[in-house]
Amino acid sequence: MSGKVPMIMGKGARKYYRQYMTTPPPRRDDNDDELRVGAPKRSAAGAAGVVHGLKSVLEQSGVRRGVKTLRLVNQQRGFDCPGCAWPEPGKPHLAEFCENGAKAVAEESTVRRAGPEFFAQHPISELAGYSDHWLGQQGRLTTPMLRDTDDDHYRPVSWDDALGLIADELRALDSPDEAVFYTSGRTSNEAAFCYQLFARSFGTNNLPDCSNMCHESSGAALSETLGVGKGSVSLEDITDHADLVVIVGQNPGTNHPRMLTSLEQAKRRGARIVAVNPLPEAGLQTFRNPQTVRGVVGQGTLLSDLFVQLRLGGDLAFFQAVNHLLVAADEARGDVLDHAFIREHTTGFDRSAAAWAELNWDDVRTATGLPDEALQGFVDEVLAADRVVVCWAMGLTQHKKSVPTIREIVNFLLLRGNIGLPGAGACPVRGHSNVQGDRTMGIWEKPPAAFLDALEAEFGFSPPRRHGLDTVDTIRAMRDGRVGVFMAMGGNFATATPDSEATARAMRSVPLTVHVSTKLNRSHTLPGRRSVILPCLGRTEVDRQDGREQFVTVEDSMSAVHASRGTLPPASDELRSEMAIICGLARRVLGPGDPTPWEEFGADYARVRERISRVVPGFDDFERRVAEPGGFVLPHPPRDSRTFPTADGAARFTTNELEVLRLPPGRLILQTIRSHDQFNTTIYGLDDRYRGIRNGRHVVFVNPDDLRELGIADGTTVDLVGEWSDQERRAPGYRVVAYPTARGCAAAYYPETNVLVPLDHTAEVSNTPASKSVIIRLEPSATPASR
Ligand SMILES: Nc1nc2c(c(=O)[nH]1)N[C@H]1C(S)=C(S)[C@@H](COP(=O)(O)OP(=O)(O)OC[C@H]3O[C@@H](n4cnc5c(=O)[nH]c(N)nc54)[C@H](O)[C@@H]3O)O[C@H]1N2
Ligand SMILES: Nc1nc2c(c(=O)[nH]1)N[C@H]1C(S)=C(S)[C@@H](COP(=O)(O)OP(=O)(O)OC[C@H]3O[C@@H](n4cnc5c(=O)[nH]c(N)nc54)[C@H](O)[C@@H]3O)O[C@H]1N2
Ligand SMILES: [Mo]
Repeated sequence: MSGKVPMIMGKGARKYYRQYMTTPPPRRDDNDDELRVGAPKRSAAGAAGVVHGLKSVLEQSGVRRGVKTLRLVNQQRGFDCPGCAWPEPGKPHLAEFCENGAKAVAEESTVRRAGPEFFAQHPISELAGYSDHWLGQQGRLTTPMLRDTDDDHYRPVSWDDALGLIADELRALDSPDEAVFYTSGRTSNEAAFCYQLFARSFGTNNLPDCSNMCHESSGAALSETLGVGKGSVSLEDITDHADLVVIVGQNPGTNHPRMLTSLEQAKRRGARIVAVNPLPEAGLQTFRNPQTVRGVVGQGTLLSDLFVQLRLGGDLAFFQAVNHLLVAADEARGDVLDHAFIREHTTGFDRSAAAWAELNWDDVRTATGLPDEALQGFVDEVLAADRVVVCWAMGLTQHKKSVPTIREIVNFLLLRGNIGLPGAGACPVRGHSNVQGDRTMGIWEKPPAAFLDALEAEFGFSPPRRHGLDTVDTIRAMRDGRVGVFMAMGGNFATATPDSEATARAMRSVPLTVHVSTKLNRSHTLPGRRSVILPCLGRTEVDRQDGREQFVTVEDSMSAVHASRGTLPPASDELRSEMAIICGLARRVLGPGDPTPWEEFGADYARVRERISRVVPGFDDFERRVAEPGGFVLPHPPRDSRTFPTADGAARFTTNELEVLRLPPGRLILQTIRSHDQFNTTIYGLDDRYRGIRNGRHVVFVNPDDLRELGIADGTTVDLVGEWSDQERRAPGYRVVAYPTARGCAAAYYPETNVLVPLDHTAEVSNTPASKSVIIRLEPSATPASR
């Protein structure tokens, strides 16, 4: 073997890892170790990072299998990392994975199995009592399982019977709109295309997806203002061209660790980096690159030149103030704004400038919590830079005012012509590895008419035109008895969604729930009256149909499409690919008369790609272009030619009303975030190393000055009580951790705290749950601290 993996796994390390080989899953769902709180870290992703990741792969999959698996992550003949959607560089490093990618791979390539014996041993009522961590640790699902009405067990069922039962139930519905087809963002382009085609051939646009909870706000704001709901930058814009990279509401050290490598490259050629965040995240401070000797033994690279610590939800006010100051500076110096760009490519500048002139500075100070010098410091960075990229993630998209906030960031970019130039643009950093591709393939409850027209022309049926249910509206429909069949292509719907208790009740009332899954999760323990689990291949596994190996394709956060080939033997002989499941089910439901050649699609994925190339713009000559090393990049008119396919054909300045969240006394705004040891609802372990937390997840981070004012000591156990117009919601047994977050703000982990997020608390326009701004109070706890 060559490359960095064996170097990191020297002789001593190998011996150390052997002891973690093929350990059995935990039997009990507890541990006797105390929760420990230490100092937060100031650097991310050093050697320790990869070592931690390797430990988790090797522990679950055995050394040999683990090394083989990791070598193929993000390589041209390998599989796309099922971790995040950060793009791969043109020439991937030999170890193009990160600690958290390694954990994601380990989760999938584990040698542990949750087969029929497991389900025979554990009744559903018992499984419901286990933590998300324990459920995920049981290993891969192996066999289709059915929970029949009133049974407390899942029991094995044949594929034939399982698909037959689902088809019967779907065909018996009064209306196709009583079925809902959810997707999580790991589904390949091919499977996503077939899934939406199936749902629409069946007659519904009820295609909610994880995007509804994720970057929906970005898509909404960007399509309205730039005409394309995707990011406008490439990897090279960041690594090679940008003068300034602004990272707002994102924690790349944990959630997109490979982004740190790109930021380091930018930094080394002189770019500046500014972080805007209520939390001083380790990955935004210093980066220790595990792929270089300097990163392994040296001090690492200091990443951020400026850290703007603003209050939760303060970004709208922040960017309005910045835009005001830029216009004012231009009035003084004349060379700040790109007047030619504004004239030729945009509309609405005068109205926006007038609105910024009226800005209420007291509101800005309250909303941001920032002194005026901090604003000026940021503006100085901007004035010193020609080319600016703004990156963001969930810290911007999960607030009531998310869409106006992102529109205001577009205003910021437009002012200086920072769109459609090398080194400049908007960069919403996506989460799931193919969440962007799924949307491109038509997984969307509000499909554009042009997409439906193209489907109609290609497949010769009339797709439904009525918009379908998104995630939040699906929960409402379940609650109100309007959903007869809920099917999920991956994901963990019941746990990822807000208002956990109400959602669990809603889910259990559905006549049939169907989960296509790789691993056990909480949604399986909240079955509908009947419930089916269909175990599928993961991305790391060989997918053979009709005797031939298949590959699938994915699209990353920067619109690059490339192939992904699994290499490991499937976890069980009974697994089917997502494609095989969808195509098999579609034929049964739609009958022999349906004109789509479902059998051919399921047997040879190239046949689907051929159709995609005729339906989805940008996919011409798909099969040939995706075979080229690195694949191809989809067109993006604003990025490619400064053409803006908006309603009026120009990029649009917007005016956005500022609404300041005024907290009643004694209250905090809570954001729900990811620890370093989880992928969404999959909990890898109980540590959050960079924030100094060991062995527990029930912690709430609060500024020490707020704790003093509230009269609550660090280390006390409290209940988090959410306040909302309909009722109070309670998350009991949290340990208070004094932490340097912005004043008035608190943070705790998702998904445990989803119980506090009211279903009706969503972002304007995008309807994304506002899970980063929940008003809470802390009450002394009657229960002991949970772990
Ligand atoms: N290892 C790992 N990788 C992942 C995931 C995972 O769970 N684990 N999840 C994947 C998915 S689906 C996604 S969407 C991404 C999520 O990636 P992130 O968005 O980085 O995830 P969060 O943990 O939600 O972190 C939100 C960040 O925004 C900050 N923030 C919160 N509110 C505000 C605000 O009002 N203003 C500003 N300026 N900052 C704010 C928080 O302090 C935090 O740093 O990661 C993807 N990658
Ligand atoms: N409070 C709060 N809530 C949030 C968020 C937050 O920040 N705060 N973040 C939101 C965001 S950004 C997102 S994206 C959603 C995530 O919502 P989801 O995407 O629904 O949740 P995941 O936890 O990613 O789904 C994990 C499950 O997917 C299945 N799985 C894994 N790989 C595969 C595969 O290859 N195929 C199939 N069929 N199944 C597979 C496994 O069974 C695993 O248990 O949660 C949202 N919810
Ligand atoms: Mo996400």
